[in-house]
Amino acid sequence: TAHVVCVGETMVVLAPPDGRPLAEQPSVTMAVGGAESNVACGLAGLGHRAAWIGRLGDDPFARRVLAELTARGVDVSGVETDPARPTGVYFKDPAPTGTRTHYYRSGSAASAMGPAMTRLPALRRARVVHLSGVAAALSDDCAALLEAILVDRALGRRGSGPLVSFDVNHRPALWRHGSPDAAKSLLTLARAADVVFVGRDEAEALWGAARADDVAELLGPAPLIVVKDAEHGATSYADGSRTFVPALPTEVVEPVGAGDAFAAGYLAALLEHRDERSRLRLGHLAASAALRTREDVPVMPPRTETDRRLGLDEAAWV
Ligand code: KDG
Repeated sequence: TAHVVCVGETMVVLAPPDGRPLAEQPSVTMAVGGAESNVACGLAGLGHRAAWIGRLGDDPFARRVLAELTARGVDVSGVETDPARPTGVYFKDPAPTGTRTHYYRSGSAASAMGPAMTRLPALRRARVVHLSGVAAALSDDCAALLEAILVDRALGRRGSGPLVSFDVNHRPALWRHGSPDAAKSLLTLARAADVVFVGRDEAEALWGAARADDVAELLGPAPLIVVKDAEHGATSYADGSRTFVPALPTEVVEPVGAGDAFAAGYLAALLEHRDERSRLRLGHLAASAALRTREDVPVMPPRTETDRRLGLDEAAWV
C-alpha cells in the first residue's frame, strides 16, 4: 500500500515545444499535469510509495494520464473512470511575463469528486494524504470532499488518522465564476491541515499577510507551516521553532510544477524522519529540478546526490 495518497484532478497538458507563444505554434506536445499527482510523481521519484486518486473520463487522455503516472512509479489503482464526463485538458502559453494557463476542465470527470471518496480504504490506510486548493475550486462537491477530510477529519482525528497535507495553490482563473470566496475557503482549509504549504506572494494576495511570520500567525492552528518565498528561500514553523533555508540558485526554464516538487521533497524528508532543515533542503532540491524543465513533472535527482547535499554545512549549501 502507498504511504502517501494524493487526491485531485490530473489533466493532459498541451504545451509548445519551445518558449514561443501558443498562437504562433504549428504543433504542441502532450504531457501530464495536476498539482496533486505532480506531488505523487515527485515522491515516487524520490523513492517513496505514492498513489494518486482522482477521476478521469473514458477517453484517450485518461489512458495517457494513467500510462504516464504508472511510468513514473505512481500507484493509480484507486482512480475512478466516469464514462459520462471528459478528462480535463489544459494549455500552456509561454509569455515573457510568465506562462499563462488555459483550462478546459469545467464539467470534467474530476469535478464530480465528492465526500463519498473518504470511504476509500487506500485513503484511510495512508500515512499522509496530500490535497491542494486547486481541487477546492473545481466544484461544490470537490470543496465538500476537502472539507470532509481537512475540517471534519473524515479519515480520522488528528494524531490517529493520516497526516493531512495541504498546498494552498490558489488558482484565480478557477475561482472566478460564482464560486465561494477563495480567500475564505482556502484559509479555513489551510488552518485545518497538519502540514500546510503556501507561497508568500500567494498569502499576501489572498489574505494580505506580507511577511512569512505574519502568514504563520494567520495559519497558526496548523502545526506545521511552510512559507515559500520563491528564489529567496522557504521558512517552516514547527513546534514553536522557525527554520529558514535559502533556495538554490537555479536557471529557470519554466516554473510550473516547482511548488509541487517542493512539497514532494519536504514530505519525503518528513516520512524519513529528517529534521526541518533537511525537509526544506530536500524541498529546494526537488523544486530546483522542476524549475529546470519545461514539463510540470521533473525527473528527480538521484538519492545519492540529494542525501549528500542534505549533509552539507550551511556555507556549502547554496
Ligand atoms: O502546480 C502545477 C499545476 O498547476 C499544474 O500541473 C496544473 O494542476 C494544475 C492546475 O490546476 O493548474
